[in-house]
Amino acid sequence: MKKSLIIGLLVIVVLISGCTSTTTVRPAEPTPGATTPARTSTEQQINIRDSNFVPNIAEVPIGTTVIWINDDNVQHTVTSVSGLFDSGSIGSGRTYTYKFNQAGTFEYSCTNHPNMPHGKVVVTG
Ligand SMILES: [Cu+2]
Repeated sequence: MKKSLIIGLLVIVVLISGCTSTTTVRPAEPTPGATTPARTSTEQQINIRDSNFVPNIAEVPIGTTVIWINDDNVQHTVTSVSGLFDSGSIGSGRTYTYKFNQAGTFEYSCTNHPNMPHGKVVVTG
C-alpha cells in the first residue's frame, strides 16, 4: 500500500515537473514596427556608374543621408571640393555614406579620376 502511494506521488511530481518544463522562456519576439526604428530621416542613393555620378545633381532635404554605391569595376572616391568629406577609395560594389546636416550646394569629385564630371548635392533647408 505504501509503495503504491510513493509511486503515485512520484507520478504526480513527474507530471508537475513535466508541466512546468513546458513553460520555457520564449525568445523575445520583436514587437511590430520595431524592426525599422528611426527611419524618419531620408536617404538618397547615388550610383557611380561608367565613371559618372548618377544622378549628377541630387537635391535633398536637410538631414538626408546620401549613399554612394560604386557600380564600376574600378575604385572611385567621393571627395568634397571644399574638404567637408572624403570617402577615400571605394571598391567595386562598396558604398560610402555621408549625412548632410547643413543647407548648401556641395560639389564633389573623384580624386582617382580627375576627368570624371563633378557631382553636386544640393541640400535645401
Ligand atoms: Cu573615379
